[in-house]
Amino acid sequence: MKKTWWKESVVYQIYPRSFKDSNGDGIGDLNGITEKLDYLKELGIDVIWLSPVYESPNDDNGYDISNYQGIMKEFGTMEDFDRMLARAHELGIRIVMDLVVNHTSDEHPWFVESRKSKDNPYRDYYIWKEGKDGREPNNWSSCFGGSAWKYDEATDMYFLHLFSPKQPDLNWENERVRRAVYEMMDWWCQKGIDGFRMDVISMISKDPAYPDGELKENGYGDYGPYVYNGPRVHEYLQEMNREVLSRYDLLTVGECAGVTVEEARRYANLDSRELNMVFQFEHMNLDGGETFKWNDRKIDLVELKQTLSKWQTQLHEKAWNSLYWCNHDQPRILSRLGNDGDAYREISAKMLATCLHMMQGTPYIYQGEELGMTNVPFSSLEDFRDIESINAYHEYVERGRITPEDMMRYLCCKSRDNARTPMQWNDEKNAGFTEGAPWIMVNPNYPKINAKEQLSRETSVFHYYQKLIRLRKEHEIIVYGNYTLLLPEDPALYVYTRELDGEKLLVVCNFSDQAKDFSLPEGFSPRKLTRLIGNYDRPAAEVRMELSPYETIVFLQASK
Ligand code: TEU
Ligand code: CA
Repeated sequence: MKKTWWKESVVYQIYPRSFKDSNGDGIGDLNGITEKLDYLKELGIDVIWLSPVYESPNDDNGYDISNYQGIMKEFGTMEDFDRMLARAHELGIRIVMDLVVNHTSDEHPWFVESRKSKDNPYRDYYIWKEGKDGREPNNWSSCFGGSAWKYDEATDMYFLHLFSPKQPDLNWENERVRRAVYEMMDWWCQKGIDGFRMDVISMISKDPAYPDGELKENGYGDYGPYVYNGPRVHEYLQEMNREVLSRYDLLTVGECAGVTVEEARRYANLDSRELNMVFQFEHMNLDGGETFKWNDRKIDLVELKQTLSKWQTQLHEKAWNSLYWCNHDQPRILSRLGNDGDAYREISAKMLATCLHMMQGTPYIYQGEELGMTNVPFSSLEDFRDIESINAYHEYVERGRITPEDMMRYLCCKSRDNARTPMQWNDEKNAGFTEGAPWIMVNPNYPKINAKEQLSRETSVFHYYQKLIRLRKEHEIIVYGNYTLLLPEDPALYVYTRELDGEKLLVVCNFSDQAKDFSLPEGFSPRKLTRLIGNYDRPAAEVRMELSPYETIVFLQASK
């Protein structure tokens, strides 16, 4: 397989609003990030993915952009950005920008023009349709609740918004839209940025017939089949690749809601005609249900293994995987799949990290994951800031579909705000995030869980992540080796091997809070094994081992 830097990198995601506030207004900012670059250097990551920092009215925290070439005032200035980029580059850290071009803000000048009249030059930048019998053009629901169409009086027509009504969808059928997007991307590349994470890029091409979708329990239709991986999406990405991506040395990752393995082999093919890799959602959706993600179900380990293994083996030598447990849209993995109680918090955080980081693909760490940050004990709706959470509460509770008590519990399990509380830097006021009043509450566990404490202790989760990152640099097998799942039906153990040029890696993870027996699989012998990393003191391998709760170990077996 061809070796490239983005296959060998570890990416760290920063959600700027919650990372570090440098001026006391309670909102994280670019100068705050610059202050903390040394911290990231120490962790050892290669690339930062920066969630959006562009001008935005913040209906969806920056995922609603009103100027792609300007910096959001709360976050600083373009000079601050340039300084951050230069300092990152000095440290050998690359910066990947969030590219949100499925939609803009309704306050973007293109939309302001577009809604003025039917013959405005920007009219076709967006998706406008006539109503049907005095109703919306079709039954699609928006991702954040309600109809995906909004009526606009000025021209007596509806525009499409798959997310909030303040996020109108761009019309990618319009060549002028595509040109404008490519020019904007090129401008950032000229500035020296190192890649793009492309927001819901699998949704940019819609079925031109706009048919009604299958009715869901909320009374709206499912747009999925007519939007995900739509008819022209690969054509658009190949064009984008020719016009922009192929001219620079970039990391590109498409956030691909609704992507299947077959589609991913096209988006992220090793022939590099489109993107380097995609974010798939299958493993994150395993605890979903009839009321979307709003429940308190646990992910079943057997299903998780099946899903992740499918991606590992079916992309092998065809396309490239991304690896993630966390991002700004997901609750904290430690609370979701691990154990956030005192006894096993750090142990299970290390186990989850090992399970992910020993797989094939480019790993992504979300801010605070490396500290073992947990979900947040929100106690009332007023604690939430996220548009998705707040809308969902109203939608499900007011329809009488979910009781207020249950819905609060589900929000605590699943709300995106679990990931968005401030980064916990130290045990001082507001976890050292801000001198002022933070825009969202700080997790009250910060006196215990914070970067300062983690850095001071050799056995911490932070130092464990540091070691995982170092191992990836020292052993090609971790990057390029093939993957085989063992014990697929075991409900507690996740065991897999990697193999490259006769060398073998054995990765053992106990996902349960019980001790478990484990025998070395065929082809491995204790004498030949070196222990690369683990979360308990276990000096040597044995043919039979009793694994402790949440134990993980990685063994390397040399080729001869
Ligand atoms: O997320 C796309 C997406 O699919 C999410 O809406 C996801 O379904 C949801 O968060 C799960 O609960 C991207 C961004 O990552 C997200 O923050 C934005 O809100 C969204 O696009 C719109 O830009
Ligand atoms: Ca600030």
